[in-house]
Amino acid sequence: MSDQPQPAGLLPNPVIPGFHPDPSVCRVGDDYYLVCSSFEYFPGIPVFHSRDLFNWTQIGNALDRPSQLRLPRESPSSGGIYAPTLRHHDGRFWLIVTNVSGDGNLLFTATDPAGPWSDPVRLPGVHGIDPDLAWDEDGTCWCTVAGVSQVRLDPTTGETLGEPQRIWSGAPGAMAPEAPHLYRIGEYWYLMIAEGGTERGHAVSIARGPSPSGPFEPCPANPVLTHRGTDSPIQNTGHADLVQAPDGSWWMVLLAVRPRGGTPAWYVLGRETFLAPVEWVDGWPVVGPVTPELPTPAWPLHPAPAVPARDDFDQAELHPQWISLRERPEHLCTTKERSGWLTLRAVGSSLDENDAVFVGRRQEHLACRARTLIDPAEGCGGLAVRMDEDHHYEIEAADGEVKVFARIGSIRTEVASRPVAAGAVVLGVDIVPRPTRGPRTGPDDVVLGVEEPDGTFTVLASLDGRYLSTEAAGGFTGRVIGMYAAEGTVHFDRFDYEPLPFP
Ligand code: 6LW
Repeated sequence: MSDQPQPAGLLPNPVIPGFHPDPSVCRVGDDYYLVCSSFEYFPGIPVFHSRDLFNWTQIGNALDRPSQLRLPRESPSSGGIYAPTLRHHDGRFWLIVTNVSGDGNLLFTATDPAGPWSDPVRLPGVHGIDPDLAWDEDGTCWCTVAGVSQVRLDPTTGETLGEPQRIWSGAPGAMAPEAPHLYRIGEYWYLMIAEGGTERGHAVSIARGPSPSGPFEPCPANPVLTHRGTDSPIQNTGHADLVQAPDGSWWMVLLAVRPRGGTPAWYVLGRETFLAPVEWVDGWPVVGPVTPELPTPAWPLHPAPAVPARDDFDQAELHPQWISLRERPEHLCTTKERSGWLTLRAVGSSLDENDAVFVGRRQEHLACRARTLIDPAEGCGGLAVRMDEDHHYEIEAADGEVKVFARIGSIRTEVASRPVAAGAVVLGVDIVPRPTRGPRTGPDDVVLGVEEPDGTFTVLASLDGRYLSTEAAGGFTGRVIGMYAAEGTVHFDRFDYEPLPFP
């Protein structure tokens, strides 16, 4: 999963690269499971499995049925699914999450985290994002949300018991106390939160008390983790969860970003999932360091099976890495119509529209390449690098012609065009990081072109990647690279994605 070959004995961090924010983790025996936010994408909430905490494999998406995830057409990008918490209790997995685009807080259960997950239990009495679940020794379930406030909950019915209580809000005056997680560790209950906002000020702080509801005494060393004001290539460290390994060691999963280029520096992969060691000193966690390489742990590693570079679309169901916008009805997106091809049917006329028919995967590497073979005989469609409706670059094929479009803010423009032979054509995008030279140097270039029948790549446009960054687009997501239909019906025979050597 790394961009660069790792020195011997070191493992790459982020452990789950690309747009995978707000990680929540739990361990059952020798197995770890982890979930992330998914916002406007369907299916929602990617679920990962690991046997060693360092190597993760996506085993599904928790919300893969419309009955679990309703994202109306008008729901905005960076709306939808925020910050799940995953826990294992009483022989079941519990997943609590907010759908900010309508349904509010929801609770799901599963016996196997790969799915199927239940239909949602609604939580009309839980107000606030970033819900957490914890059970005390009496079996009482405590639900804690950003703010930070807490209410007891009957998790089977979704009914709240009593009134929400404010419990602890981190450093006085600090913005956005959020992402609470409550744990019983040793003699204390610990309440860990993020604060300072999910931007460069992001931090993790912790407090402890005698009961799940406190009173909470803040750690004198708070924040226990922040990279603000440091020269680390890893910034915005926050929104964390704790897990203990079978050998008794403690670990933190957290979100952080990798900004590149001049000032203010741009991050393009969204917020990624990192891992950091945790030591306990005098009953308080000492976290880190959070570094681009992690020392090999004391236990055997279980490298994740690599996701093949090519998807031939020869399976009836799409691999869980593929995500769409808001919904994915089979009549608009199917591998069952033309064997070995992905068929997309246009609704919106471009990726500017909320109902665009798009199937993409997260850009997980700072340097990478994607190619797809499209048959546009019955319509037009293409290959796009997407942040949101207002920020995307794409190369689009109609029969006999390809065009490159850029959408930056309210400006949409055709950047280049070229005739091609009628019939199927291979569209490509290369993401090429820029060496940092001057204060205004962007993070990378997004190079769009066509692959000729002899395999050479003809560049049609090379576009500044800063406009497909969070600093330009805003919001909570990262780049997704994928296929879309703009008119009629288009068929894709394959999609290749591979990391490139970091220059
Ligand atoms: C999430 C909040 C945050 O709900 O960003 O970084 C929000 N933390 O905790 C969306 O991911």
